[in-house]
Amino acid sequence: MHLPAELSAGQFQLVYNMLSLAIAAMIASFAFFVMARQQLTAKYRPAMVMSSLVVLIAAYHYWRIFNSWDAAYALSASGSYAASGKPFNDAYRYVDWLLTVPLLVAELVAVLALPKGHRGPLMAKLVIASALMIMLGYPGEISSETGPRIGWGLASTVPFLYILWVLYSELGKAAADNSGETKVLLRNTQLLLLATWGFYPIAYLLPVLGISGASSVIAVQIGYSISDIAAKCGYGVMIYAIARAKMSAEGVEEVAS
Ligand SMILES: *C/C=C(C)/C=C/C=C(C)/C=C/C1=C(C)CCCC1(C)C
Repeated sequence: MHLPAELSAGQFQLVYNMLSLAIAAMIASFAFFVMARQQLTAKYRPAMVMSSLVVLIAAYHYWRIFNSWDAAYALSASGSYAASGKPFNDAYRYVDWLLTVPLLVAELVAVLALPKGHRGPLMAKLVIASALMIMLGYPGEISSETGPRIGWGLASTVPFLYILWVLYSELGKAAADNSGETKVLLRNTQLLLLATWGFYPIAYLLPVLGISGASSVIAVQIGYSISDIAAKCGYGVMIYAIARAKMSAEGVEEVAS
């Protein structure tokens, strides 16, 4: 995306601080998921390992995005920030998604504990759809024209809707098969999935919704950062809660460490 030549100090710092918050959230979640894994029985541990990997990968990429943002602008004598000429690298975000989205999908499939014959083919379809969704979105993301942004965005929405539909209905089936706390948590995860994943295409569309120039670059960065914290950290905590609730339902309260 085309970077504005100048930002006010407030605009520059809003993105700077948001990216910094995302790094902190990812690192803290990593520590939490590593420790939380020990509170789970063997069956649920792979889901926690995947949660840890997701936030570790994201912490690394946010650190790179943060440095790239910092290098793309320099404080000028007037107190505003001027583009330094170094490009702001948006590819880190897409590479991050290419790695973390399949892991998030796998995390959910793992905690649902589906029958073996069903799990493999489901995972394969979802991983392919995730890769397609992200690869089709990228050319639109880096375009500053409306046409390509909408065109690639629509193409990316096809696999996106497929993934949402499959995950939503698998969660629904699992909720119907469970009772009590597990059922409630599975229902809430359905909502969390729609609320967090649904936010990405909205953030992507902001530049074509009449928000122009500097504001659109800022809105996209803030939007994606908030979505990532909710979809990676929040989702991981939810998966942990589901695993704990399922353990209680199975009569296991504590895990001997
Ligand atoms: C941790 C990162 C996550 C969960 C990323 C999710 C990303 C999406 C759901 C992106 C979706 C997009 C569309 C549906 C259309 C426009 C292009 C994208 C890639 C922003």
